Amino acid sequence: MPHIHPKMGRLGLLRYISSFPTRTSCLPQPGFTGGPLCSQPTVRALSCQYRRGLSTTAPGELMKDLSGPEQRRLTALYDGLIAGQRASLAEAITLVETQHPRKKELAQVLLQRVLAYRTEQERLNGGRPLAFRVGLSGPPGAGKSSFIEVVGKMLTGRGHKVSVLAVDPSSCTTGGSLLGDKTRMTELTRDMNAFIRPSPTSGTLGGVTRTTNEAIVLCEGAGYDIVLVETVGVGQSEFAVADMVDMFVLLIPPAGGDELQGIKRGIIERADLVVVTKSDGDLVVPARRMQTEYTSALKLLRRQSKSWNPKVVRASSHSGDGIPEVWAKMESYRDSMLASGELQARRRAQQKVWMWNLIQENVLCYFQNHPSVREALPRLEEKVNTGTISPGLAADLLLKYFSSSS
Ligand SMILES: Nc1nc2c(ncn2[C@@H]2O[C@H](COP(=O)(O)OP(=O)(O)O)[C@@H](O)[C@H]2O)c(=O)[nH]1
Ligand SMILES: [Mg+2]
Repeated sequence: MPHIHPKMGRLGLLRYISSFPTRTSCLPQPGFTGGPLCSQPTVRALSCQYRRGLSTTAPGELMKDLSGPEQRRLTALYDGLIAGQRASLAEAITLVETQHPRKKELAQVLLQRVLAYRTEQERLNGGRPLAFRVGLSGPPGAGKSSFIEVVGKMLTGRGHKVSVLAVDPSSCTTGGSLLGDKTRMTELTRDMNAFIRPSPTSGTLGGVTRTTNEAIVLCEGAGYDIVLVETVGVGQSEFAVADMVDMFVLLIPPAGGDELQGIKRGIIERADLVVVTKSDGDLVVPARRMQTEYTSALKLLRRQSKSWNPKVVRASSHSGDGIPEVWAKMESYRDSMLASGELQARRRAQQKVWMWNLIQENVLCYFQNHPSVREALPRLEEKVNTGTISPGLAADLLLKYFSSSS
């Protein structure tokens, strides 16, 4: 175990933070992070540099490297969080969402302490995860938020602590919100056993999903035993969410045509459960039809798990019909997956995907910020644009400049 010198500066702290072996969860498909990665070049470039030179250390050691006020702030935040105080949880999530370089480092110190605490709690729990993480996706207007409100209320009524996190791809670019955030969760918002957190309104999707992963850990540390992650079926965000949860649920409204155009085949394959929403009044008949159609469609898809067959159910958040049954299905999924060990295996696999996505993001960022690459990039991009050279040749040249001077 390397020794940390108390006088070690900011760079040293970053090195140690970057040296932690554990990360929370994961991100989606390879290539997902290939979007506009370096929207905050300074911060990103910094973390790119400092993520090199890895070694290992114990989380507690890190506190020594903080200034007195920083130590006091983090200790207060950690204690409040572990005690389940919502204000501390909210502040901790704000900290992991920050772009401020020093605060980012503090966030990582806090996160490591919470991770260590959670790992210990899991050990005491016989190795079983402390919380059940459920992702909910579906087209805008499918009824996700209404569903979460009703299910959330039911669960807090049964003694659970429920947190709701959102991943909203529209918020990254426009600051707007496809999910409508809290608007449909008025009762749950007021519930003392629920914690609702809208999506951060800035950053890349990669950044947002990363902070969501970290927010999940913080929620679990604060004693929330059910974590619901809402996202909308736009772009890659639903794949990102599918890769950070124990169970992925797709919600579809009982309507055909345009509304369902956006549902990708790939995401149906990822669904552990499909819920046909709004199964009430005149919509019961089309909802039944959808249920039949999706049941047949799912049979044609490759099975993801040996202990669970994806199912299609109907529910109405307005009448409450089918809601307890949907939750019973979710619990039965969790029980089967835990009993077979698949849930634990899925989490382990997610950790790895998450690590590789971070590597991919940081390596690409490092590459893009490399002086030789930055110098040659506009010229080569222009040549590719005008067809003067092939994309393959341009890529080869850039990689050559990068490797010869790094
Ligand atoms: N009839 C009916 N309408 C619903 C139900 N759930 C949601 N809605 C309506 O569908 C619209 C979109 O709901 P919302 O929960 O915001 O969808 P989201 O965009 O998927 O989060 C709203 O006008 C809701 O009132 C339901 O169970 N039955
Ligand atoms: Mg919504």
